[in-house]
Amino acid sequence: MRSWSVPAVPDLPPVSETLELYDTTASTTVSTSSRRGVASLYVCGITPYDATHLGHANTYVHFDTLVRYWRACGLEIQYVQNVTDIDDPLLERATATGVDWRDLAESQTQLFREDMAALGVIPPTYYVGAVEMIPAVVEDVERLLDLGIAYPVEAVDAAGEDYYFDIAAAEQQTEWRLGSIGRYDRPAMEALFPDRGGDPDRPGKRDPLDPLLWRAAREGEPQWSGGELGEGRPGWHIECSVIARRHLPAPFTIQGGGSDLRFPHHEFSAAHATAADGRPLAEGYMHTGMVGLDGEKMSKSRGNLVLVSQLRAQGTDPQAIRTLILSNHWREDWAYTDGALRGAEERLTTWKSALRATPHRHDDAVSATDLQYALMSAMSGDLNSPAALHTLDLWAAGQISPKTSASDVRDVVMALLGIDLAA
Ligand code: 5CA
Ligand code: ZN
Repeated sequence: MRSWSVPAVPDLPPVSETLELYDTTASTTVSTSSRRGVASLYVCGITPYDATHLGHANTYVHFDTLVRYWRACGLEIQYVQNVTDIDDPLLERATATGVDWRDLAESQTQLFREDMAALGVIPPTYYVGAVEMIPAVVEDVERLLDLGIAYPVEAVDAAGEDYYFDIAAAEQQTEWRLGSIGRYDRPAMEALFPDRGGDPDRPGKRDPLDPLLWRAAREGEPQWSGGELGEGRPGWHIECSVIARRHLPAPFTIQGGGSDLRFPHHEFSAAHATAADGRPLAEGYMHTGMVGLDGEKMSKSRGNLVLVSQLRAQGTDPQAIRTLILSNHWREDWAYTDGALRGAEERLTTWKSALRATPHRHDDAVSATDLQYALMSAMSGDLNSPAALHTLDLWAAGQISPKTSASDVRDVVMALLGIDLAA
């Protein structure tokens, strides 16, 4: 699928910094200085029925900062992001609004592309829709069936059968254990499952938490050929498992998304992948904090959204949105307020005026490496973007790298933080 335009990213001299990142599965920070000069990343993309709210933007801007940091370390990046362009919430919204589900998905994906480009997010190497990957999903589900890790469940309202993943069989045959990715205990998983697309009460399932792999065609629903599975459409977790496995090495470096994906989504994407090919899906898992509004998680289903496109239409500088997002640590939950956005705007204005007051050339100019090191070492402990922004505050106050030329400062800040101080 088409992604979006690549922002200008100045090349910096590569520096070797190690990066500590908090890994959900390890419950601690781990060093991720990558081997073989390549770092690979999969970040779960949008379900395109109501894009792009600040929660989405928060996720993709923080992972963009990871990509920029890795680049500055001289690593080659392989980055994949999906679009869940077929799933229940998309179909429900299409039916409720009388729009064709394909038109809804395409229009919201296009809006997302425009928002990402405006926010200066570097596009993924591969941007892949679920619909494009259905033959590969069928292949993996058939393989799980052959291995005895998937099973059919009779569907009273369909001609064919639905297929589910057998948690117990996977635990017997693979190294994956329920809870090993999301790190929740069973009661917590049981509490989360029904609210996050799960169907614990479906008759015929072997374990209430077994997730859906393939849904048999229902009347009026889109459907694709599923080989021996019959007509139908993919479940959610197998989508990301398959897209990642077909585009990235196994295991790849980081699987990412918001913390609402710890369970069931990343738990089962990882389980499906390990069951299908015997290897773990990813080396580490990063989960960004949730953005809220008025005391609740911002979500399409609740409708309490601050949309990036709305802010842009009201004249908000996308760089201020980026500044607002980066002023929060990637793991932190935070709540949107107009006041916080105003604060980010003022901060950006201060940096921009400081840049305008910075000479293009100092007689005794120092190279940009100074500021680059200051920013990167601020971020090296768990990609600490608030510390990086604080470093910029110190630069604007003349306390750090006062001799770096204006164009060098602009390049370093643009490359590492995606903020253009000259714009
Ligand atoms: N298509 C699936 C992932 S495969 C999905 O979760 N789509 S989504 O549109 O609901 O969310 C897209 C991304 O934004 C996910 O990584 C999700 O974790 C993140 N996200 C959703 N809501 C919020 C929020 N309020 N705050 C922070 N991140 C959020
Ligand atoms: Zn996903």
